[in-house]
Amino acid sequence: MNNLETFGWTSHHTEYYTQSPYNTLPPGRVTVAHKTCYEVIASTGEFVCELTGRLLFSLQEDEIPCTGDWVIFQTIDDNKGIIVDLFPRQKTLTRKRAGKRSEKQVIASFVDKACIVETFNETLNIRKIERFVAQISGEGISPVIILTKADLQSDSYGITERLLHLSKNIPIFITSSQSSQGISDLKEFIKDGETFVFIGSSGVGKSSLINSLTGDDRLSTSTISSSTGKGRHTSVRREMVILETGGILIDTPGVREFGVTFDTTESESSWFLIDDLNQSCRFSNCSHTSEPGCAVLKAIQDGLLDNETYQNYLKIQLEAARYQESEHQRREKDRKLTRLISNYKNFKKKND
Ligand SMILES: Nc1nc2c(ncn2[C@@H]2O[C@H](COP(=O)(O)OP(=O)(O)OP(=O)(O)O)[C@@H](O)[C@H]2O)c(=O)[nH]1
Ligand SMILES: [Mg+2]
Ligand SMILES: [Zn+2]
Repeated sequence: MNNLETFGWTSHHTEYYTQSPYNTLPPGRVTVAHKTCYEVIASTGEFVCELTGRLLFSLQEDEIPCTGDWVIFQTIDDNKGIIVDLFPRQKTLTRKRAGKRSEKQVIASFVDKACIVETFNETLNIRKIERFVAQISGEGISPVIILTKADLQSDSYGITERLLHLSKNIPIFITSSQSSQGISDLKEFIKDGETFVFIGSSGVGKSSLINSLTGDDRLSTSTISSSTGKGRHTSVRREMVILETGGILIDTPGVREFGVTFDTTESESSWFLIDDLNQSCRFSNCSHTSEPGCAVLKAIQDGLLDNETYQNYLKIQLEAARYQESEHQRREKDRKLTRLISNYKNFKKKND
């Protein structure tokens, strides 16, 4: 029997489970989501599960199970089951689908920490890291920065200095899967029962890093050694592995774009502008654009805050606001359509 806490079960899960009508059936966590079936890990072993017809037809695209989701399932035999209930998601990492105005893609759920993985070299894109930080923290998840392939880098090109505004609040690890630099520090940082997701461009070494942490080669990695390795897309699915020393790691395929979807009214993403500044604005709901007594604007004037970081912040906020607006419109349209369909059904019933 496996201990569910090892997979990230908390008191929150107990609370939902005990009041679920299905609380006599086993709970489990989705480790891999395929097109129509789901690999689920439970206290009695691993199961390949499908959704009940009811769930299959009632769930929206972004509600169908993803890696990290908790489910309740009915076993069919020793390794097959049917998912009958889904735990309400918490701390879900999403991104805007590339090109689509208002659709989001769910990357993983019940995530404690999201690791932004980038190659440690002079082309490091700070603006891109800030964008990841905004989205991750906007979703209530803690960001972590991991800079890989340190073995290829003899000069640091002032990279850590360029990350100073982030490193005040965010843990940064410089690692190498080749020389094992930073791996044991990272392993120590990963606590038992905590869920980590690894995101970043293709070829930065996410799967290699997870293999270094687990100490085996279970995830396939690109075979051609390259310092950039852009656009290779070796990993094709989101996959969960459990560290023997404790901790749940989710590998993801590389992404080129990471569109933001967070809710600007509730977001905490502005803290990447320097947390203590943010708190000393006169108004607690300061937009940091024109308000009197804005500590952020003052910091830019005084040269304490990098103008490029600030401009990027504004750009990301605007993008998130646009996403929220188009999502609102889409929901409104959906609601209207549902109403029309129901009107039509009633009309038909009366006239049949
Ligand atoms: N020199 C060096 N090469 C590395 C290191 N980590 C990964 N690589 C190489 O970089 C390439 C890409 O590594 P992957 O682990 O497949 O990268 P990934 O981020 O998982 O890529 P996708 O799955 O496509 O998103 C492979 O050829 C690795 O051998 C490292 O620390 N040092
Ligand atoms: Mg990979
Ligand atoms: Zn302000």
